[in-house]
Amino acid sequence: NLYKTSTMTDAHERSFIMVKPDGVQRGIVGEIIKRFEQRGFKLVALKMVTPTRVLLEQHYDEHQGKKFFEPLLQYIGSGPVVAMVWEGLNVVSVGRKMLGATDPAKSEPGTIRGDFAIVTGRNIAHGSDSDKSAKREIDLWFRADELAVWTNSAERWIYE
Ligand code: IDP
Repeated sequence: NLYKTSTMTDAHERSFIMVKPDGVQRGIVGEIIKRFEQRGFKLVALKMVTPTRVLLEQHYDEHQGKKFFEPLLQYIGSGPVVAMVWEGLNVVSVGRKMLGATDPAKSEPGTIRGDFAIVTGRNIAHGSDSDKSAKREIDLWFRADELAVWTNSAERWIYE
């Protein structure tokens, strides 16, 4: 296939992106989806769920024992979140850039947190921080049959 050259081969990286309850309450779900779509990433899975404590303990396992762990679980478990899987070249690192710094005060304007949030404890959205976390988080939040198999017809205009 003429179009599936250089960059296409790496274009199947995936990241777990989640709109947190504050993003849902503040009506920023569409805005966040829009930014990932506009960038050229491919939506592979999406669902609205109120996460259980057990799920969140696993998701935030690395933070167990920290001062903000309980408040964090209360916050993320307080209402529905929108859990998503996005696919594309470097989607993990580019997704983190699009989100901005963990502390919105340090996020550049133009990033999701830099445009819509003020404090770390209400920072709107989550994105996997490495390929390894992405795999772990996608496995945690989704069953295999919840991941859509489809070809984006625009991909030959997104990749060279
Ligand atoms: P990340 O979400 O940017 O990867 P992490 O350090 O993994 O950042 O922290 C996970 C989440 O925990 C943050 O997004 C934020 O919601 C929350 N969090 C982290 N540090 C603090 C804190 O000092 N106070 C309140 N919440 C925090």
